[in-house]
Amino acid sequence: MGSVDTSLYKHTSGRAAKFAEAHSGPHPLILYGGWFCPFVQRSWITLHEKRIPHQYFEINPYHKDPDFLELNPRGLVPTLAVPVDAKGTKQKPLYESQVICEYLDEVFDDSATNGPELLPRSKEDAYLRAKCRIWIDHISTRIIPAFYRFLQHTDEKPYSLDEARQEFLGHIKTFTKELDPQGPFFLGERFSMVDVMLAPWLCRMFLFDVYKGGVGVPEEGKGGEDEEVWQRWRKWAAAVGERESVLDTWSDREQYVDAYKRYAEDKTQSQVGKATRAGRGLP
Ligand SMILES: N[C@@H](CCC(=O)N[C@@H](CS)C(=O)NCC(=O)O)C(=O)O
Repeated sequence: MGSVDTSLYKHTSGRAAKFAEAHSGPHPLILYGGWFCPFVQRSWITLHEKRIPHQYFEINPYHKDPDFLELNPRGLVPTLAVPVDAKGTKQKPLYESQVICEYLDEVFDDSATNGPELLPRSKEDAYLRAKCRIWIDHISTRIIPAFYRFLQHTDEKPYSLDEARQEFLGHIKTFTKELDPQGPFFLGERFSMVDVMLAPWLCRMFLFDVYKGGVGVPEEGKGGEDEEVWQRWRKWAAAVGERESVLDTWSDREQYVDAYKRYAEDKTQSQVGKATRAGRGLP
């Protein structure tokens, strides 16, 4: 059945199209993704960062194809098909972006091939790992839901656009105060899982300029008593926004403008959109 969601443009474009094309050949490790999806981009960035051989398979998750539902009964992308054995002829599924990213980070752990770990792994790093998890939780349970409440604001909502904006900015500020003081990343010079978890929504923040009169992050020198916090945010945002893995998993901007109109008008029937509308936690 056709809907505002199933009518999405079908393909990646720009740098994401090149990255997808480079990973279009058959491989026993398959990422089922949608170019528009920020949760997919988390997994994609992880595959890129760790130089993991894989096949990227573009699907539209709103179609709920039976074969796809068999892999992931939740009917969501990203879904990862993991080879059962060394022959790689049979796969078992994994889903939930954070679970997928942590799995990939753990399995592909040869530093010579895969580079450094994204989530600190050693026993000595237990505290740091736990701290990363707190801020990943803050991203997933506070920043991201507030992002959609802001983007899906319409005049019918019981809250004002500015209240939605301030809620979103408040969660960003709380996060920013926890960043390593020098940076540029959450853990300092080292890019980590915390950065991966938020990067896709950073990429999509320009949508507030297009649809909601601006995101509201003050310009350089105009942050008042919070100027130092905003300065630190701008440094994080610039470094993450320029990261190769982030750029290589990003399609042309116009595609996102088009795809997110259904959120800006609060017409999407996606699970994320419906949960936001109903005031429930995200799927
Ligand atoms: N909690 C899931 C959320 C994934 C998600 O919501 N994906 C969206 C696309 S961005 C989807 O597949 N939506 C299909 C639907 O809403 O029916 C994750 O972290 O992977």
